[in-house]
Amino acid sequence: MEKLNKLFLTLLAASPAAAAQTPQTQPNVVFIYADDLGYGDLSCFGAHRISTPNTDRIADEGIRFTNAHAVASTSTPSRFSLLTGIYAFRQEGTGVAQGDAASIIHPDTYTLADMFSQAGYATAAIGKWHLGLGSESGAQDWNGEIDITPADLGFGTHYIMAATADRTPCVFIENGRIADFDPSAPVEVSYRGPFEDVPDYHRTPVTELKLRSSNGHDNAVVNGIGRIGYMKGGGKALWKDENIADSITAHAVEFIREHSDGPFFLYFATNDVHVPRMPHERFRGKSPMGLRGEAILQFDYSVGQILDALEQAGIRDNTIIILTSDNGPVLDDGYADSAAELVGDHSITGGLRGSKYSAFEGGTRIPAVISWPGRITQPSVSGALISQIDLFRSLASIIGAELPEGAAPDSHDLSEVLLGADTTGRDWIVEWSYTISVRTSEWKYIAPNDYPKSLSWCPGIETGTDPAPQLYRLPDEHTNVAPQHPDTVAELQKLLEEIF
Ligand code: NG6
Ligand code: CA
Repeated sequence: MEKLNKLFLTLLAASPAAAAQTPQTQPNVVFIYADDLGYGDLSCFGAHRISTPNTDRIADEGIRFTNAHAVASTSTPSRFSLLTGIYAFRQEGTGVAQGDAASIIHPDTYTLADMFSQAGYATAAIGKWHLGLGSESGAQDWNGEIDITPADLGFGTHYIMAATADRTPCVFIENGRIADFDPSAPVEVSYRGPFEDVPDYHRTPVTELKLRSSNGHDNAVVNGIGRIGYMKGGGKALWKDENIADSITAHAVEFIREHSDGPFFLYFATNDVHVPRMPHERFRGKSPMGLRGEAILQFDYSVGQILDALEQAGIRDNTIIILTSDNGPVLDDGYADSAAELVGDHSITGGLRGSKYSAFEGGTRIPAVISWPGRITQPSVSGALISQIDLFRSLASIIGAELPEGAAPDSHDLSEVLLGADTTGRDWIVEWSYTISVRTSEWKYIAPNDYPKSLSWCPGIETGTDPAPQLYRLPDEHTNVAPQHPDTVAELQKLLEEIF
């Protein structure tokens, strides 16, 4: 029934306008989604202690956005909102997903990938998924075919990590099945307890560990690294963390080559720079910031491979590249990888308060760049207020796709902003962390909430929550001026009530 509903919506939306577009004129879209990359982490955003020349190439020939925001300060809700155009707080269970979570996006939800495929695009999801798989949590058929995958959400092809590199299962899923499946080592996954016959982190000799945990990450040990969740088996299908970037990048490049006749939509979600940071050996020693810096270099290398593939295929001019991050950055995220010790004077958030997990700007303000050499010919920097929730309707507008009734209800068309014609952007955007916030160009209102102000399992992280209403006159996020501006507080509270 769910499938029928979606088919019906799709038929309804097959507008003459979309059908009239010929594959040759529609731009390809490559969406590069970094993980936990901060506002201060790229040289095109002012970083001096690291150089990211490939990402800078995109910024240099396109638009660099200095006031762009992820929808949430963690991965799953940000990705959910991006792909559905629905605020994650509207649906239960959109918090950080475990590796055996069921599909968080219902197959009858009209997704960004549905929009592209309906418009005649080839579509692919490659890299980190983290939106659940299958119809029932903990009941996936890991050794057979998984019943709900990105294939049911508009993606023609996928090569993904089910959740994060720090969560089991540590295998890639390719078109519904474990990639390089090893029949001699069937996979079992548990988030309830260890497998008797498989040594977990506490039963593994320290000499066999490549990386020690600083918090959690003490269940299964795969490739000498402790993970969240237990697993058994996998054999030759198990990933080697050092090769994750190369392997997803190779799949992305292959997809580009195979679809160079276009149009295509590539959702390329990197594992970098999420923990465990274990980049390929060739990046070792290349950054004074250690593993976290090397993971940024590896991310930039992947970006370069994508750019080269587009150039070699002769399709760079007619390809829109959007590069951004799913949430703010963090130093110690549960592994003793010396990120905090080696960061030096590099500010991962570019000086913003808070970080990943935070309602402050550091949690959600992220780097964002767009290029489309055939259309955006004047490089610029835009201070327009934008949110990733708006990419859905903006991209629909750019490719001339009509959306079915009810699709992407929270997304606004900001195509003029993305293409540089409008530099104002949204009047307000909404953000989600442990509480809800609304941000305008001048103010940030953080709704009161009893959640702890810091995370016990992530030292020094400010959640930004407070039992009292908080109002900041940006860019200052240190002086709560709610008592002095009751009218503004009331106005922003009313706005949030209307949105809820
Ligand atoms: C936390 C993990 C962290 C990371 C995060 C999700 C611990 C101590 N911390 O629970 O390492 O995996 O979840 O990050 O386990 S996200 O970017 O995918 O949202
Ligand atoms: Ca993330």
